[in-house]
Amino acid sequence: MSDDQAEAFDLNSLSNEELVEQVHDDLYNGLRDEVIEATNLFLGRGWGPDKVLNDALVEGMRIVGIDFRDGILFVPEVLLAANAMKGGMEILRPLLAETGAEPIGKVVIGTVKGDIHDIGKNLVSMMLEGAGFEVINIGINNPVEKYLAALEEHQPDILGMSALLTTTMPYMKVVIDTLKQKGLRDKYIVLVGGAPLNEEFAKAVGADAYCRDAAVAVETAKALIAARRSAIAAAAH
Ligand code: B1M
Repeated sequence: MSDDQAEAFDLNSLSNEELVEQVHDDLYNGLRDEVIEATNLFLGRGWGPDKVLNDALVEGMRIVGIDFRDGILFVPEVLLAANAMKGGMEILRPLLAETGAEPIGKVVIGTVKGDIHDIGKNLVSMMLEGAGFEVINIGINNPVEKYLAALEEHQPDILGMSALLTTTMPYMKVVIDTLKQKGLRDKYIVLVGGAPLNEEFAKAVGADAYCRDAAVAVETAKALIAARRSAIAAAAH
């Protein structure tokens, strides 16, 4: 396709199925403006924000991840893809967070020290907000001191940690062990997530639960908060 043809290309002329394929391609090629445009088009066609997120954006990023793993894409290209993904996520964020209800709990969440992956953590934050949680997202590359400071400042119900690298996931144990040493571990529900983790790992580091994805994170957060509150209520009687 020539540059002129590319400029004249009208995303709105595509069917939903074709547009999904196109978003996957545009994410792959790091085309942020096109991903934003397509996200808006889907919403205009009546798609819910969660469907746009899962079918178009998350699936597109999964494809990027496969080619990154296989050495077909490299860091600069994946950074562009991540930037394009974030463009779409920024549009969906307020829609996913639109509940208007009182917060059902407070969460401090961050990616651990040495790790700069933030797309999954941001997605979890968005979905938690959408489910009615107040979320304090402390970003990436967090040493234990930053987690402690955020817990002290915000007094959340839940601490969430994310790690995407096998080299950084052991740092979760450093944070949890520090909480134990300071007598703070039982004050918080600790949830962990990230592609290389599993339930066994979560148990081994002393977390309360492993969350495979954002939807599981929301369900787990709700269930563990409810369990904790009813245990506290039962103890008070
Ligand atoms: Co990175 N990277 N990366 N990378 N990167 C991975 C993770 C990798 C699996 C790619 C691969 O080889 N296939 C691989 C890790 C291998 C390993 O350790 N086993 C890898 C590597 C090796 C690296 C570098 C070392 C590459 C290099 O420099 N040579 C480097 C490390 C940098 C560092 O952190 N120190 C690096 C860099 C980068 C970029 C900067 C280029 C970019 C990050 C950009 C950004 O985040 N702003 C990047 C990306 C984008 C990826 C892949 C392609 C995609 C990650 C992603 O965003 N997924 C990734 C491959 C992959 O995972 N398939 C890869 C989409 C996201 C929606 O899913 O993050 O899994 P995910 O989040 C899910 C769940 O895991 C869960 O819910 C989320 C939503 O459903 N979840 C939680 C996540 N966190 C949670 C926290 C919770 C609960 C649930 O708390 C309660």
